[in-house]
Amino acid sequence: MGKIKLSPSMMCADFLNLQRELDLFQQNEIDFLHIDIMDGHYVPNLTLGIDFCRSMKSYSPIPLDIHLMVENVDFFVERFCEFEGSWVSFHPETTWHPVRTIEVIKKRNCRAGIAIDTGVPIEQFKELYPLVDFVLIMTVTPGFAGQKLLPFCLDKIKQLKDYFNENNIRAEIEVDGNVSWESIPQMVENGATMLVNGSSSIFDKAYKRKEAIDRVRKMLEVYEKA
Ligand code: S6P
Ligand code: MG
Repeated sequence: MGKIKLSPSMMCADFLNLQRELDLFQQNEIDFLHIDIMDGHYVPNLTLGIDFCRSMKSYSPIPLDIHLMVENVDFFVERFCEFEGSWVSFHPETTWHPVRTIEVIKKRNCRAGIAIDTGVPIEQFKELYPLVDFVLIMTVTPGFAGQKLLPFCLDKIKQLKDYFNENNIRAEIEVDGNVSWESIPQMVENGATMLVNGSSSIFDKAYKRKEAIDRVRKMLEVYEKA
């Protein structure tokens, strides 16, 4: 197995010290910055927006991993493809024509992903898997950091991985929601290749940031060497 990619969830970052966070991430070869975009309709919360993305890009070379949790994705999607090389995911049930939305993202030289909500079976959007670069599996209900894992979602990671193997699909599997010290091993064993690290790991208040990053990396070594 190759290197597991880490994508710290920036809604959990210390907003009073963002430069410090970004410097540390760069020094520690963090792969992505996970940016949750919420509209207060698809999910009952508001978080980060386009200006936050611009600030990140103006300072850090780390690619953005933009997770759109918005009701009318086709209204928003192009403006979040402003930064070439970003990874942009959306929930396919938020558009009438998800294939077109995928094409829009790719045309703007970004990587396209679809996000599978907790209650959505992996079969529901299987026609889209060959078209995307990554599939994001939610393991908590979208909207908030710091929620409990929904254990049945661990099995969905495995189902997705098996489906990819059977159909020779090479998309990355990103897991988002309570990626914790307890759940990381199972998530990776089941097939996760990208992890969204929020308050349950890299931003766990029980650790200094660098210690938490090192702890995640150490946990992953055994799988990466296998
Ligand atoms: C949730 C959002 C996630 C959270 C992440 C936080 O709607 O999509 O990306 O930011 O789950 O991590 P944690 O460890 O607090 O669950
Ligand atoms: Mg997210």
